[in-house]
Amino acid sequence: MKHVWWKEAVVYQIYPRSFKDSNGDGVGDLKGITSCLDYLKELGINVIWLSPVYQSPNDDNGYDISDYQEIMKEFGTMDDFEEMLSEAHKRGIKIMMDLVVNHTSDEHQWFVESRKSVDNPYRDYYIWREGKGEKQPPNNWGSSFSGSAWQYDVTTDMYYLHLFSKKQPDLNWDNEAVRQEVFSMMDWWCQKGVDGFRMDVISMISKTKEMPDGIKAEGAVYGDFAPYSIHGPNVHNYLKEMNRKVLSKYDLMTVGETAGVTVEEAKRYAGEDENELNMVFQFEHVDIGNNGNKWNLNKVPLVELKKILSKWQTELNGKAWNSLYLSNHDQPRCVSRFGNDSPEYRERSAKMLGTCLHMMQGTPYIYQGEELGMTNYPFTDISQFRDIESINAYRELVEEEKCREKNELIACFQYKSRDNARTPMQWDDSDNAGFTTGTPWIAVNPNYKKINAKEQVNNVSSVFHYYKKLIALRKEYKIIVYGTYELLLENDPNLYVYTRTYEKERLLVLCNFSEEEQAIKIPEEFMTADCRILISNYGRESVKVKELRPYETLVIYHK
Ligand code: TEU
Ligand code: CA
Repeated sequence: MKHVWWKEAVVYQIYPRSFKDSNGDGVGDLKGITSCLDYLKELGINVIWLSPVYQSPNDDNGYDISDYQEIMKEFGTMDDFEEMLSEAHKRGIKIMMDLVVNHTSDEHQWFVESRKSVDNPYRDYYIWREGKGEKQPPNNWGSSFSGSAWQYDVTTDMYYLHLFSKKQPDLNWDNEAVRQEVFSMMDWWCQKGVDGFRMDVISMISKTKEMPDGIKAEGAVYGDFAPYSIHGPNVHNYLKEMNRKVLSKYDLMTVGETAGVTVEEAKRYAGEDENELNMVFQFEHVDIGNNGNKWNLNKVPLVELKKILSKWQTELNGKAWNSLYLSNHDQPRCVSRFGNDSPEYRERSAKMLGTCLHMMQGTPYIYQGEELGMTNYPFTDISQFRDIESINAYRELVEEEKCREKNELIACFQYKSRDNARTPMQWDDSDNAGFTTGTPWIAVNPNYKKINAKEQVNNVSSVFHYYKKLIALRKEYKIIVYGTYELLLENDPNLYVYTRTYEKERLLVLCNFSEEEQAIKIPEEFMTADCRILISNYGRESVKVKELRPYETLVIYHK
């Protein structure tokens, strides 16, 4: 296995809108990020993944880009960007940009032109089709954000494809001009000195030529676009071309967001010798319990979680590289989803989850606030939401189709909505958690007086300090980065236990996912005199462990 810097890095994701507001308009911005770089340096991370900062009308908070080479006005200027980049570099922190090129905003100049006439030079930059019969879309596909995936456009009496919101028309990657525009834009950012790209829904850029109706899940109004749009016929050709023309010319870190990816597909996107991407985000562990419908209250069964994560650990070993994550801006807070966010167990379970993830093989990603054990928000009413996904789903399911009851759906949003991750970063116990001096664009979680960065930076037993230690351990022990993984006790419904092996070194990782004490028999080799505890959330000093207390975790090491 090749040893490279991006395998040894720890990434921190910033959602700029919610990170730090520098001018009191209630919206986070670039100067705000720059002012917090010392905090990230202290945490010890190496790379920032910056969610989109490009010009955008913000239909989907920046994932709808109207100019790839301008900074969103609310976030600042290109000078602010350059200052942030150089201040980050001074601290040894790299910056990975979010590259959103499956679609643009409908306000992007290309689309403004494209919709003007069928013979406009930009017409073929997007995916246009004739309707079917009387004002019927070309097929039954549903968009990821509710409604049809086709939008009728009166000027030319045709429909355009949008797998996300109708303000996010899909680009036509089969058009060579589109690919060249994207590649030269990427090159322009590389020339500026950025260190990599996280590629938004990159698994969807190639669509099949034929676009038949998709299968409708039970009770669904629309058909599934996935078989015709995910891992489409040319996706690997286009990524190889991107690699040849841009990526290979620089020393970058790349990660593809590949909805629907299987282990087999991941080996193609991120295989050691494939010359496409460094790694991908898979979704199987965060989609547990969904069965095609995200809005449910299903808990995560540990046996299934272990099975999925273990499959990725063992099957990619030596062939492709894993990314490790439990949260991001599209997921609820991981302590609320996989742990226990009650006052009694929040800290312990946050540390336990961090250990479970950070001791695996792969590159770990921390989402802002995860290092504080930030929790879901106590949403009770639709007026509190800002996310287009939740707002559209409510309109469709409660108001139009009337197939879901209001309070029942809000309860599901409270558990799973993306807005749980998007409430402002909790910096201190002053008004608005120190995020802004103005009115925040989305409400601050009322628990900020207890859960905030200032308190935790000053408290050595905090979740923050625990994460700092997890990151430092990864820097110190090659086994944590490169060791091979083996699951123990696969059918235990409460304990997640695994080993890592690297040359003569061995690690045992013990995690109790339950609020009950669990008896455990530690393998002999991890109880001998030369064994050491690397980290523990109960302050254990002896490896003579007979039971794991509620949400207890520890890591034992020997050579
Ligand atoms: O997400 C796309 C994606 O694959 C879905 O998991 C998405 O999270 C959807 O919200 C289902 O809940 C990416 C971005 O991460 C997301 O923020 C954007 O809204 C989306 O692409 C469109 O750009
Ligand atoms: Ca601001």
